[in-house]
Amino acid sequence: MNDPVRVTVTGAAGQVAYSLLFSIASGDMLGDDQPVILQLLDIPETFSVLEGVSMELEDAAYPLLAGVTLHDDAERAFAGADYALLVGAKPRGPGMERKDLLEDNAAIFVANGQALEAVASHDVRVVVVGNPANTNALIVLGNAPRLAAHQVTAMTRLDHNRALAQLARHTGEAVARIRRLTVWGNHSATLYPDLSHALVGDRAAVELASPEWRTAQFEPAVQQRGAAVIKARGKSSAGSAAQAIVDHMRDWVLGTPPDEWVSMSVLSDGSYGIAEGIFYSFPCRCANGRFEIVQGLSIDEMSRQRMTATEQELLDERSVVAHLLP
Ligand code: NAX
Repeated sequence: MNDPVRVTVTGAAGQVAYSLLFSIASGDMLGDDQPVILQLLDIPETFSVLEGVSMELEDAAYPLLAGVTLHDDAERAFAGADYALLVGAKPRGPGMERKDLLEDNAAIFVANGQALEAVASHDVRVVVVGNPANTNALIVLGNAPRLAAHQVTAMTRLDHNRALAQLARHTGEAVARIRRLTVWGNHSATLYPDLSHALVGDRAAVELASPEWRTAQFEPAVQQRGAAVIKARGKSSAGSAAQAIVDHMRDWVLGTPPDEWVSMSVLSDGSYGIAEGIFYSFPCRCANGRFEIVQGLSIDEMSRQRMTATEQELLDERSVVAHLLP
């Protein structure tokens, strides 16, 4: 058994966290030989909820759960954190523009970045989930100069998993037989789920999925899936989002399967001609706790147009929060 690691989760009284925390404590995220201490952060108004969640974690008697601490102060919550899962954010209110959400939530991620800078473990790994996740990740990194770019990511794994599920359903194949699918760009309705290099078993996905299906059904279904879940359930995705966080972190820390890649939003280094200095979802392989962007994939004209549109949205978002960046 390893020594316990510290996992900070923000927004810990919220609905995504309510699924996420139990998965982490059971070992799904970091493996069944890795004890965890959960350091939970939320705002003071939710403290009683946080206490209830903590009671339930205790009652589940997880062998790997080495402790739970509750916080409404970021510097205490991030103290010594080895992993930081930034879920806490304000939801989009009625009549609120995306730009308003961006500005409102930006302040939260400035504070998260500063606290990570001040007190987290030197090799902390961060995933930003709270929306707008990609641009919030940029704010975190900009406010934590001690952190290297390879320590901060944003989550597009839910979009990746949704794309896998849509293709599995369309082809009648098991999800486990699908590989090398990519979600490019922003976690938003402009994201581009790309089947150009995907394999279903040994066959190219493009042989099984017509261009018409891809553009008229597959792409909008993945892009609008979050809205469809809200319409059906009356609440945004929570269980599937928690699973995606676990998948994202597990693959990052423990490695992606051989001959496979996953979609992660990471700081662009100019790969595939995407502007540097934005968090963009790329195909990534992970090994030894590090990710790298898969290189050398061919990009056709249709893909390029979509990749550029989602890139432009991220550049626009960056300009809205430019005053919060170094
Ligand atoms: P909830 O509203 O249920 O929970 C959010 C929690 O964050 C609340 O408990 C709130 O009190 C807390 N919070 C607010 N300000 C905080 C602060 N300064 N410090 C710490 N906690 C704070 O939302 P939930 O459904 O759990 O979603 C959380 C976030 O994830 C939202 O921003 C949502 O948009 C985003 N999502 C992102 C996804 C992705 O794929 N990147 C998918 C899931 C999710 O929709």
